[in-house]
Amino acid sequence: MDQKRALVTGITGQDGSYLLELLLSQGYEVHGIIRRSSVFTTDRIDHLYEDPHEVGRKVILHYGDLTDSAVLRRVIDRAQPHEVYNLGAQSHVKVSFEEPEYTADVVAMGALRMLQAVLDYREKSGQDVRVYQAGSSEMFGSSPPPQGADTPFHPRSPYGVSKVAAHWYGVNAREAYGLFLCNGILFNHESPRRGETFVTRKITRAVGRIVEGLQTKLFLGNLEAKRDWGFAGDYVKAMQLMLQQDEPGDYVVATGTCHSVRDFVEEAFGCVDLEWEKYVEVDPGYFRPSEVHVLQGDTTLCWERLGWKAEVDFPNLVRMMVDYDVTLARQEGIMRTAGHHMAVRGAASI
Ligand code: NAP
Ligand code: F7E
Repeated sequence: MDQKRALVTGITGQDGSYLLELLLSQGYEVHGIIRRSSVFTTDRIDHLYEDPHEVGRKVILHYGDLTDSAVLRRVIDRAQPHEVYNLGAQSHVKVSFEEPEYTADVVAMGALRMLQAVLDYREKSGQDVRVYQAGSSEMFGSSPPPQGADTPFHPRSPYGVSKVAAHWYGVNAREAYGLFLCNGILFNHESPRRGETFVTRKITRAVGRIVEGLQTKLFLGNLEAKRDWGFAGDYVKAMQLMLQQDEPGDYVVATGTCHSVRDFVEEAFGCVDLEWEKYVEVDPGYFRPSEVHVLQGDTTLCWERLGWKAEVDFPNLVRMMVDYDVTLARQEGIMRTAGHHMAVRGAASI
């Protein structure tokens, strides 16, 4: 095969941007699906943008949406991918309680639409296509830790339920039609590119702004929840490795360690020598109707079969995010002094 082609949904998201960098570094031609929006949503991949007039470009973006099967089929026909990475999702757990139907449409039905489009394309073209489906530790929900490939699913949110449906649609396509499909069951992974309403980034963004005198309080929800937090840049390597194996399979991707939200807060404020208790307040508005209390992944299979393990540990992840957000807040301070304002995103209660 001379030119490997990949199609990535969710390419403008945190993982999509790291995956795009990885695939380009390995010589792929990468097609991405982006959604039309009234503001630009390509910040995370702007550094990789290629002018559409450029001959032989390696990054090709198509408008589309996981709720629109006709477009998915058209984009697959145009991209002729060897590998499809389905990362697109309404990925916020708390939002999924507020928009359960939409979440199901994108996360569960979206995955099914993509699978149907891939199967039809495979039949029509005779070309083999390998599919990565972005699964989540949220599927384990209340199953006790450590959670591994054999742990039963017990999701605790509309998002988790929708990811379970997507997981089984994938397994069924593998069993029924012999599709090379891998479910990556990824535990929380973060980075300076993490959306600002997820707890880690909300914390490190606040730390930066507090240091720069732009914010005085940080309101959080449940400080006792425990998560297995890794670095997104590490995790996309596992996704790509899954599709290079001889056989398809499902893998848990995690660090194997876990920390509470309180630990994250302590570590992040500690990076800038601040006492977090002076700034953090609990606002029950951020509690979820049903919480996932402890997630800690069992990564045995990932190590044995893929030779993959997380490289960035918890203190280094927190440090990386705090350093980035202190710099960002400094820039925000400079802009403010000059009379411009940077947006701090996020609606109440999210
Ligand atoms: P993210 O930053 O929220 O990115 C989500 C991506 O999906 C964005 O590109 C978004 O586009 C796109 N998207 C949303 N709705 C869509 C729709 N209707 N049609 C097409 N695209 C749509 O998420 P992430 O952290 O990169 O996560 C990537 C995937 O892994 C998601 O499926 C997520 O559920 C899953 N996951 C994430 C984690 C984690 O800890 N990060 C863990 C396990 C699983 P816009 O930019 O236009 O909004
Ligand atoms: O919450 C608690 C909250 O929103 C983590 C998504 O990428 O990972 C992510 O889902 C914990 C929860 O991530 C606030 O209650 C406290 O226990 O950062 P989060 P998540 O819900 O774990 C999984 C694996 C995915 O698949 C998802 O796509 O932190 N928490 N206070 C808070 N959470 C938020 N967002 N905001 C707070 O103020």
